[in-house]
Amino acid sequence: YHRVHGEVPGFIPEWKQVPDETGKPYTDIIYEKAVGEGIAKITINRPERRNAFRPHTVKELMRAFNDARDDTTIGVIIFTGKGTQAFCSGGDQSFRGKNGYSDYDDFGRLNVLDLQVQIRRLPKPVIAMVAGYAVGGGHVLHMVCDMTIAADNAVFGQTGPKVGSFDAGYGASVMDRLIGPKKAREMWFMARFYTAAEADKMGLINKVVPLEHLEEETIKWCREIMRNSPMAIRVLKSALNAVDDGHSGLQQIAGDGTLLFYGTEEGAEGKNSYLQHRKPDFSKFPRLP
Ligand code: S0N
Repeated sequence: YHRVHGEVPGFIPEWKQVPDETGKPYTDIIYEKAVGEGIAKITINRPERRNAFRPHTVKELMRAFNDARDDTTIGVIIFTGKGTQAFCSGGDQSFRGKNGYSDYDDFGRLNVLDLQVQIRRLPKPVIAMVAGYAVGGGHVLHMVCDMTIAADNAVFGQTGPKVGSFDAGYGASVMDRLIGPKKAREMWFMARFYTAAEADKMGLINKVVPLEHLEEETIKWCREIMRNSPMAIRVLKSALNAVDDGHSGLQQIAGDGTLLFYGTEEGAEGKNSYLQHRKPDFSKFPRLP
């Protein structure tokens, strides 16, 4: 009973590390799945840089998120940083060139923007588990997650105006939605840092817990989500993002509608009639009010 309902205080699942699709270990991240729980955990593993990301880190993150999306046993994804000092300190400034960030390529890119879109569109909840700093592009990453559980040592803030950068995409618009236009301007224009308690009060995060209970609390939230209908959660995530994401938000929720329709007798009649070289008979299906 307790295993299923997750009500044993302090119970942390058994994590199994997942290699990349070629069977090799990831270098910049750790990707794990909780055995028998439907929970995946993706960890930025560059603690010596306060988990700053370089283009390669982002590429690995995208591959892991993609795997978690495709794995039908996974229902919720935890996104975190290695250690207790940082969730993520944003783009690794030592890889920043004239036209973006570059590591193995000799041209710059801002591929973290693609990762942000991927998290928004992923039809499963993504929970940011934040200990320490979530700043710069790392702050935007927690904001695009569906929920954020923070340790009491967490620090939130944007640094762009101090280091000569800005995120004028989701970094601005999602923040405006979360904390309102006045606070969003304060956060961006002043580039101040905020404690977990302040962030909680601002509506930037969902819950603050003592550092030593961070994973336990996050797992509790994951288990609570796992008890609920995956389709209901899928459609709700699309719906909650739809207005802000414009046409792509509409496309996501419309895709959910099509997905559900394919499972109906009415949808199947269209396909079957085509394959059976006959006219479809939709007469038996009600014209619902
Ligand atoms: C996080 C901070 C506050 C932690 O301070 P603390 O605990 O005192 O540690 P430090 O001694 O400062 O750091 C430990 C080591 O880690 C290195 N390091 C930390 N952060 C970074 C980083 N972001 N890049 C590279 N190195 C980092 C330190 O250098 C130190 O190493 P050693 O010991 O070798 O000196 C503090 O570290 C801090 O303020 N960090 C910088 C935060 C920051 O400004 N981040 C970048 C902000 N910008 C973005 O994230 C842009 C993101 C992006 O990709 C983007 C997206 C959309 C549109 C535009 C952009 C864009 O690029 O502009």
